[in-house]
Amino acid sequence: MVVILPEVSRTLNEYLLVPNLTTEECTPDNVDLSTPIVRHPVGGESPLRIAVPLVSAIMQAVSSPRLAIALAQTGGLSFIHQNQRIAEQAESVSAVKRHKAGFRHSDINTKPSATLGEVSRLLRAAERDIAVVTDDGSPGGLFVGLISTADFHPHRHDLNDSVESRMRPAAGLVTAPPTISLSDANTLIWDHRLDLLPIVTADGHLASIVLRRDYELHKQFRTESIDDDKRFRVGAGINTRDYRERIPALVAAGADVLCIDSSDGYSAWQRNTLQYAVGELGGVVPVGAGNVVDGRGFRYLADAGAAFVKVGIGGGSICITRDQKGIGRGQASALIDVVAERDRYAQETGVYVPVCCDGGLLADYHMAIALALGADFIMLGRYFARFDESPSNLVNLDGQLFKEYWGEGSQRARNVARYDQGETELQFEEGVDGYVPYAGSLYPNIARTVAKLRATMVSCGAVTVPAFHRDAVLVQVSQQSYEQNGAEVRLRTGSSTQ
Ligand code: RVP
Repeated sequence: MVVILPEVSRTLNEYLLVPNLTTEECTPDNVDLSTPIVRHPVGGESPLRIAVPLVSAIMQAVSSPRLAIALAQTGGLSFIHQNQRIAEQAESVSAVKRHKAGFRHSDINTKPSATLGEVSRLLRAAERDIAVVTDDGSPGGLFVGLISTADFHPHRHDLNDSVESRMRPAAGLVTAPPTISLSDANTLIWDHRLDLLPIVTADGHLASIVLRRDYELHKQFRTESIDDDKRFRVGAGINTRDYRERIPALVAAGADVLCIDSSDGYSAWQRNTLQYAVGELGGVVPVGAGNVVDGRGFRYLADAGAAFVKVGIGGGSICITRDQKGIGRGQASALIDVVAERDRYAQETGVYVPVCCDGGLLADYHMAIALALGADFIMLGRYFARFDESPSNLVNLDGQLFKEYWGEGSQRARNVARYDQGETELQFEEGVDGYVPYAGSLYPNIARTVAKLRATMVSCGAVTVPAFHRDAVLVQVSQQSYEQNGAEVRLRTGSSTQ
């Protein structure tokens, strides 16, 4: 007989937090947002934790190496998308791992014969002030100099002149060998007032660079997601089709964690994939699974060895699965059900399997609601797609700036492995192709979001995520309250409603 669940399907938007007592110790500075990513014994340490409970969606328009580095620098984690050839995805993972915290793979390079016009365009597009000059313009070429926006001016210099004519040649520059420690490199940067310190091998090749800006970011965030070798942590998506080839390649590239990327994770295909990773490969890398929307799905994947379980079907901002297939569940209802099962599972087995809330978070405060409802960490697509660091194009539509953002179920993405419709082509779309308002760089946005999360937790009397899970008091919002909240106030320019 058909089962009709007794409760209505509710979204995160239908809840608000009721403040608890805020004690003297409960200050924004004391709030610890760190959270486990992978399964671990109850009461024990998770082998993988992040300081900021935000991860980027496994999507073409979101998780590129550039975004992964920026997010790891600020304490979160990215999952490089799997809708690309295995070698390409593995190369993206390697590109992130090459960025030893503080020591960057040089990504803005030019050669002496390039024109000032070319380097000017390069710097403008990358929003940087300085480029490294190597003999062949490659990141590992012979180091020949530096050129910055202070070295030439479009009104004073002919943009057809060569870089060589205006660059600062290597002979007069402070450089350091690859054996230098990060702290000594930073001392050189401050002693010599450098913006960029080139790290150069004994035979004169560029090895990496150290930026003053990264030092400042480190001081601001102090929470990079790094591994034991001080390389940035990065995750990657996999699918239930080519996992036997993809997983080993991603492991070899250095991926710290993987996640099966599917709109519907309650399937034997996911169990088989997990069995391969946990059984045949002996769990060399943790593999999360999903997405599910109820306790049954959670238990099935947890039993199969999932490192974490991702929750959410149909709630993504670009998702039309509910309209196309009639499948899904309000994100709050799904989370409440899954979190209850996670806690039962932990009690019964002594194993805590973290829960990730994925998709449909429209406002920053929805992140706090998701954490309060018991999510361990949160996956976001639209949020990250808006930033400079996401890989999609910036476009000007009628004078307003937008970034392109498209669903993995759209024809543009053609992610057949995620939306398995039994064919090699999508027969119908489950996602749309659109634009999201451009929001600038990730760094200040994350800082603001984290400040809001801390402030919310302070109001709720919680200084850790587990305490927030335990103590949060939520209330459902009536239609009447929405209407009252929506009273129209004309905003002064510069004000924000987010
Ligand atoms: P959002 O943050 O609301 O943009 O949602 C992102 C999530 O939406 C992804 O992590 C994924 O689970 C889901 N998604 C991605 N593509 C599509 C689609 O085309 N339907 N949905």
